[in-house]
Amino acid sequence: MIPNFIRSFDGPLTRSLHRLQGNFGLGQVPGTTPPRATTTSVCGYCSTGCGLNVHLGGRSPVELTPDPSYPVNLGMACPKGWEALAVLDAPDRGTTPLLRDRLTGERRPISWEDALAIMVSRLKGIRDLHGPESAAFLSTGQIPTEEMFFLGALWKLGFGFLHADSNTRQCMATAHVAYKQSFGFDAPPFSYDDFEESDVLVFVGANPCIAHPILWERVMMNVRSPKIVVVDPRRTETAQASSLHVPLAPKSDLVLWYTVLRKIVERGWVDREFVDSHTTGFQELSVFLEEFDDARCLQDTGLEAGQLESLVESFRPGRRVSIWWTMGVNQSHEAVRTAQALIDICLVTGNIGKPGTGPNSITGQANAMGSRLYSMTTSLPGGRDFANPEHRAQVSRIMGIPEDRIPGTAGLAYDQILDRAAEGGIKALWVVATNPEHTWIGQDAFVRARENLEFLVVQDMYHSTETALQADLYLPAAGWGEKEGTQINSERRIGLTKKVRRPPGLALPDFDIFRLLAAAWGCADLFPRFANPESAFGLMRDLSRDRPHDFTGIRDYRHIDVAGGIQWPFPEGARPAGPDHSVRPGAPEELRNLLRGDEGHRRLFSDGRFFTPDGKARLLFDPPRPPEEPTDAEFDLVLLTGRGSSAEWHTGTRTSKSALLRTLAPGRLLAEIHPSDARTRGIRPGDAILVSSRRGSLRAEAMTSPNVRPGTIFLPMHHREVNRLTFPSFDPYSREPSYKHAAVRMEVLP
Ligand SMILES: Nc1nc2c(c(=O)[nH]1)N[C@H]1C(S)=C(S)[C@@H](COP(=O)(O)OP(=O)(O)OC[C@H]3O[C@@H](n4cnc5c(=O)[nH]c(N)nc54)[C@H](O)[C@@H]3O)O[C@H]1N2
Ligand SMILES: Nc1nc2c(c(=O)[nH]1)N[C@H]1C(S)=C(S)[C@@H](COP(=O)(O)OP(=O)(O)OC[C@H]3O[C@@H](n4cnc5c(=O)[nH]c(N)nc54)[C@H](O)[C@@H]3O)O[C@H]1N2
Ligand code: SF4
Ligand SMILES: [Mo]
Repeated sequence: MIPNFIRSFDGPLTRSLHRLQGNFGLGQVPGTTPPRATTTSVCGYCSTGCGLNVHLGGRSPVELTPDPSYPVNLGMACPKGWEALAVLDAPDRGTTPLLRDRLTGERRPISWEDALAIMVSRLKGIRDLHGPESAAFLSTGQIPTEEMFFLGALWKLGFGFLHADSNTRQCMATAHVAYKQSFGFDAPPFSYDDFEESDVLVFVGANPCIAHPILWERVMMNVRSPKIVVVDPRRTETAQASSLHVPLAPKSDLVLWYTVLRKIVERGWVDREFVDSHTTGFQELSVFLEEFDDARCLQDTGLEAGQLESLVESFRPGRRVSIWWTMGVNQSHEAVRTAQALIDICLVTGNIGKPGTGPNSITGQANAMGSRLYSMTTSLPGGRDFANPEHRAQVSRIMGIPEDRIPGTAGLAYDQILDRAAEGGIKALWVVATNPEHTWIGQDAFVRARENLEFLVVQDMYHSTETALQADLYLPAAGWGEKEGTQINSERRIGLTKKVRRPPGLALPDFDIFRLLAAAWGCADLFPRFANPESAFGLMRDLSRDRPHDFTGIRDYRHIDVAGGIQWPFPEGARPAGPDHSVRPGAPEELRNLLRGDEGHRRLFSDGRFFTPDGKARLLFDPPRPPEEPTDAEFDLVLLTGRGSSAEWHTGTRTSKSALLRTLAPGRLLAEIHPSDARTRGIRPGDAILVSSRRGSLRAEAMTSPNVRPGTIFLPMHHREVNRLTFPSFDPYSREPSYKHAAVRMEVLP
């Protein structure tokens, strides 16, 4: 018997599944590519967003090569990109929904009909009994924007639940809030060309050699003999390749940058004209900076006077300076203000809106930018505010959703959702394309939450992830290459990913899972424009009209494909003048005309106008605070965590499935420690050591290296045990976890 909701969706479910899974391969986005043996796509790992050529043999892809005509990577790719197809055939791919038997605890395969019916009846039951605040979803920056948008809309407007957040909280929340407060909109201003156009590049808490290897290649293409500065407690691969490494003490950034700023002001290196016309708060900032003298800075940062001086020299007027930051800044207890100190420096020295400049946050996951704009977790689609009645009315009108269905608040943040679940207030959690059992800070909060949940649903490509293994209901998802949609990379470039193969078994694209759920819930008529990803893209485009990210000039998927991705803003009718180099070879004439004159790359704020009501940027600052878990006699080392190798992606659910990538990764947990710290504890290289914090301990292999600061220890985040040790503290504005500071101790194991 096929339930009615399936009939109302699209006839018998089997036929629907067949249709959903069956159309793939050559030019599957109608008209995007002619039926030939190669099609284009964009990589689904990191936010660089490299263009890839997928070579098809018969009906399935046989090989990938980097796309030489894509303006991002210019024919280059890192090992993860090259191996993107290899990880799709793993034996632990989910091929059918799985339900946990309450008595035996075993997971058993069930049909999609049953899975959808169970999910809907459990969630409806919980909502009817406990209200709209009794369930939440946790999602991701790793699925296409259309899917994130559908998930948010379905959850908040269709199902009527309030709380939702995503793993971009762990990653980009700081940059999002910092830009929004300073510029009036979450708007990273740069274009990758700025890597090549800078005279000075300052990387702060960023290790692009490992985390964004192709962006580093773009730096290497800079012909201006740039000065490259790396501000990182560790002498990373990137620091080793720099002209100046500033090895500051962990979490001393704010004192350092305020001191640098004071010296810039004192030396008269301020761009007065820009500051007066385009910023507010300079007077207050100047007074605030007076207390940041050199002595305090050298004391707190552990730097030498010469190092501070060389750093300050970088900002001498007459050169194009760009500042690039990543997780060493975003993941801190005072992260937003640290990011804004970097923004302040660029504003004060006029290093913004011009080639080779900018306070530039590099994103992490392939589509963290899509999540920031359309996931409906912290804001309404298009960066609108839940609390703003005008914004709610706009969304209601454009989406055709009754206004009373749109909540007036964003709901709880990630850590608050987990705390509420641990207290029993949140009964159900739906985890989509993220693995918090491994990656949540301190882990304990997720574990406690999970223990108290009545219903945990996990929707993932693999049934074996740490979080999927805990699920009451597991939904098998198609992955990158098995579905279509758009992603937005770090330079605001919208790129197209395509379906080049069938998902395994009964796995479905997340988009189609949401469609089935909408039908099963009985709210599908609220979402007529979510018939397929491209139609949802059209709705996103309509929601962008007259917003800072306006991309109403994009016609359809084919337009994006032919252009080699399109950076926002790209409003209807507007065509910045410039050479015609953004059109791929072989593009049809009508699309050539659409793109002609577009530079193909653009940066924001060249007119000095920001998105605040008065058009001026805000100079924002706060006094520095010590980290919340200082070292002491018992826990005497600072634990830093981050990316270990360019072949490992987070929890390894994908990358560990490639034999090639496995050979490029260490394969065991290495703890990087300074030789002096090893000596005083009788540890030799290769020894097994125990690293403990107040929350737990782990075994690792000691790797001594002068590249870590004495008194610190570095552990790669790719091993689950690492987040047992981290200390859950959060930035007060962004609520992003401070993954890069915890007090630990270590000892040699017998
Ligand atoms: N191979 C690979 N690439 C990836 C990823 C991956 O898992 N694997 N993940 C992607 C994602 S989602 C992200 S967010 C990015 C992250 O990219 P990055 O932020 O570049 O990587 P991390 O290693 O997390 O952290 C960067 C540096 O911050 C430094 N740091 C720690 N504490 C401080 C501090 O107090 N001050 C300063 N100034 N620096 C500090 C660390 O020593 C580290 O070298 O990488 C993306 N790319
Ligand atoms: N200690 C420490 N912890 C950290 C960090 C750190 O620096 N230090 N960094 C933090 C940061 S920046 C980040 S971004 C997070 C990342 O943390 P997570 O998001 O938890 O890590 P991933 O391994 O990327 O998990 C993504 C999951 O999505 C699944 N997936 C991939 N594609 C799809 C798809 O299309 N559909 C579905 N349904 N599933 C899919 C994958 O199989 C995988 O299980 O980790 C954070 N945790
Ligand atoms: S640099 Fe990032 S986007 Fe490019 S191939 Fe590697 S993982 Fe993919
Ligand atoms: Mo991230």
